[in-house]
Amino acid sequence: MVILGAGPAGLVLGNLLLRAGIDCAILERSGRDDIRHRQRAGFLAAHTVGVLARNGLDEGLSRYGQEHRVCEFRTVDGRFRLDYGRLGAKEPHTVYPQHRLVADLLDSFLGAGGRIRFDTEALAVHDTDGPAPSVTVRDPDGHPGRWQARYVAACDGQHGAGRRSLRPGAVRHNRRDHGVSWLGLLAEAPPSLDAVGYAVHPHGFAGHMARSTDITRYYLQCTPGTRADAWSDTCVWDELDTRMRAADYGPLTRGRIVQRTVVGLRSDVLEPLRHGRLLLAGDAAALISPSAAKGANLAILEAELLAHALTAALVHGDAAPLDRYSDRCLTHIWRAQEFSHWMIGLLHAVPGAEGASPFEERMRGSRLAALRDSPTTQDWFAENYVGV
Ligand code: RFL
Repeated sequence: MVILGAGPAGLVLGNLLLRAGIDCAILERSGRDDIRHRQRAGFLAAHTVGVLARNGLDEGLSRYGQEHRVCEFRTVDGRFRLDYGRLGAKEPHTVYPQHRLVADLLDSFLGAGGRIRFDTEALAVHDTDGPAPSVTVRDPDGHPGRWQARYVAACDGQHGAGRRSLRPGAVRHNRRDHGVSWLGLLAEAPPSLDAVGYAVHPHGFAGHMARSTDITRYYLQCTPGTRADAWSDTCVWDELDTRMRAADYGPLTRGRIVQRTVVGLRSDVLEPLRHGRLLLAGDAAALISPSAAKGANLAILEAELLAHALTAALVHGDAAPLDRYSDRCLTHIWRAQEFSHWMIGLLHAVPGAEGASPFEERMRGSRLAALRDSPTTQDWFAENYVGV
């Protein structure tokens, strides 16, 4: 079994396959240090925590993860809080930075005897319709190589070799550019509020999410095409203060901004996710906008489903779960896409040629009011917000 990519999807899959006694190797384009320090997601759903706990992969998470159960909306009409850990399915998030989870998963994989080739880029996957698919690679010295396996799992993200190797016509891309960009910031600063903060402001959306006791992620909606370094640190903090209404609700604790990324909010769901002996999981299968923090959670859910299906096929000779893999994942993926899309509409005035229309602004105000006032809407929100 060959797995492309050592992100959350590839490493969870690799760990679960090793536990089932299935030999596998991971091919990873980046270096060991790079993947251990790539800061991205942080909010893990209860289901994700369950997958990791059931498989003994939660040592760091259970020791250092912080439970999070409240979000706060700040709007022109004031602010309100939702204790989503007590609503809907009554589940909290666990905040644990993705790069620490990746480091834990890597240590566990290597500790269990897993093989991983760093600095090895998969170039293409071949012969996926036959019994022995293969992967051509560029090794750390730049030399070509080839790996053969019974199955190949493409967990190599949205620009990986898995997606590139699909025959045009054999796959449908369901794409949507949501027309919104975020400037994603990581600040060496403690969280400024004890909740996830979503600010809806005439200047655009701003978000606040704790990552640890001394690191906070902030987001600022920006014009698509904005360069990550377009605003100075002072401008960033001033704009965060304005949109988060620091004058009314308390100051933000400032700190050095250590990472800036411009993220275009886009979706791209592939159908189907199985192509003979090539199986897609994680961002390779479906790209989702970060508006509802679903990407890493879906990646881990799909990795678990794929590990079960491959175990059934390779250990028990039962191919049926593998046949169902794509449909099962897509059910979860579309539900997450729908909720993320709803969140985008809640948090942003999506600009048309002449800006957001007054009609759309009224609709958004009404949606926020329902979330503030209606227990049924709050339960629905909580179930979808934490669920995958
Ligand atoms: P990854 O993590 O991108 O890992 C793919 C791995 O494959 C390697 N690779 C290759 N290896 C070999 N050959 C090739 N040709 C290769 N091409 C690529 C890469 O080096 C990499 O190591 O995909 P995976 O495993 O599917 O995991 C997906 C998640 O990383 C992603 O969905 C999340 O980070 C999205 N996301 C969030 N998700 C959440 O659930 N909660 C959050 O709070 C959250 N916040 C975020 C996010 C994504 C962000 N980005 C990417 C802009 C915040 C941000 C800023």
